[in-house]
Amino acid sequence: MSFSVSRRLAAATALAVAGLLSTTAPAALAVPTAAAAPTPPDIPVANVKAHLAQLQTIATNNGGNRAHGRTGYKASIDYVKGKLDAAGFTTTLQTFTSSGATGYNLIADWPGGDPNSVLMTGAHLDSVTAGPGINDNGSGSAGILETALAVSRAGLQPTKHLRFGWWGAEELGMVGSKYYVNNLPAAERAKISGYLNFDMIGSPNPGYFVYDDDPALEKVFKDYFATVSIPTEIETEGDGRSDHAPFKNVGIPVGGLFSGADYTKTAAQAQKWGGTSGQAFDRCYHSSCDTSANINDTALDRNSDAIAYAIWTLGAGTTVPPGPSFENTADVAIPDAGAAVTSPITVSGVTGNAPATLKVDVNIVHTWRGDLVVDLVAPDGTAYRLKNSSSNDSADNVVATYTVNASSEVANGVWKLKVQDVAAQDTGYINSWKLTF
Ligand code: DTR
Ligand code: CA
Ligand code: ZN
Ligand code: ZN
Repeated sequence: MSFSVSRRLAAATALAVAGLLSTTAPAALAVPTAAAAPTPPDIPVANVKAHLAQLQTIATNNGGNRAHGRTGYKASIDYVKGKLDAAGFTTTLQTFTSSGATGYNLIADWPGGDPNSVLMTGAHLDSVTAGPGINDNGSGSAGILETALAVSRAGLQPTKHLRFGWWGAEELGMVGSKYYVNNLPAAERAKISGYLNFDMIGSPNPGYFVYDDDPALEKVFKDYFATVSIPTEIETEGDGRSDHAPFKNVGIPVGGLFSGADYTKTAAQAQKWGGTSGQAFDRCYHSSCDTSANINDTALDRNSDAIAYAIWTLGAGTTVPPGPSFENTADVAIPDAGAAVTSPITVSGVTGNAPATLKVDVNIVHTWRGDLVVDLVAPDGTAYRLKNSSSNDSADNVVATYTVNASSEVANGVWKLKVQDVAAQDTGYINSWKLTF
């Protein structure tokens, strides 16, 4: 067995034990200066609960669950699709096969907006086989459904194109969302400015957690909760465990909200959020008792309103056209466990300093990206760390977009991408990299 295979085995074991999944480098979405954005609506929580009641009835009438491959899932998809078709959305059913059964993703596009700048919102609609999955994840599915219906009621005409997705077979390993992303041409992926994920937003002993994957998207949700004086915490339990992961893995900025699963609420959290300390956020997680009684209405309401706030804010902002870009596509070999190598880009004709949101697109071919340390080096020699090494990120390649605050650097001059392989075994090369001002 070659070392790299045993190395992979060790890493896989480590990941399995730690329950961690590697994630790619962060990519921040620069929230553009918004035009006069229309006021986000209040989402009537009664409407959201009415959708949950329908999903409960569907589960009750279909063997007690809404799981992939079961009749309850297809009935759930048909319910959501019917509401969206009636509200003027362009809907598409995407089918796939998993574990020998047909799976369904429902994609709904709101006509209009810039087709080259898509804001996508998603939630998995499937439950586990053990129960109806009303909090996991009827809550996220119903929250985005009612927000989509509010878009229709408002006749919203956002700057961006709005797309919604209800994913199948998430409980089997994000199968539906992976299928969607993997089958989306690169040119279509590039149009998605951000993906917002909502998986469990009505937990009975709720917390208020915000995904911290993308600073700009995180800020939008934190701004909302500040308006209702609700303190939030960074969501860390679900890194890589829900449908935002496939989008993040191809460099699309992701964000979202979470109200808690089987982790236990601490006394400090109960102090600020109410509820019961020493008890799980959702004692019925993946259980038969995840019914319509397993919902905290206040959390469902606040999170649904936050979804609307984010879509109205991010969707209505003007699209800031990108500045000039400079690229180097020369391959540069990276010595295994060796000295750092650099790839230069000479920037000219750009007045003043670089922006606070300097975009760095990196494409490195490598068979174990955890070996790599990647820096951007400004013309004056200042280094900006883009990626640290990681012993448990055994995936291939670094294909990521980084946003660097380079506002203290003069734009013109020779910029360098500096890459070092710091661990033995596995090799690769810099394939290309690009700076966009
Ligand atoms: N909803 C769970 C996955 C999950 C567990 N913790 C988090 C945190 C944030 C998002 C998702 C999750 C499931 O579908 O199994
Ligand atoms: Ca509300
Ligand atoms: Zn689940
Ligand atoms: Zn879930």
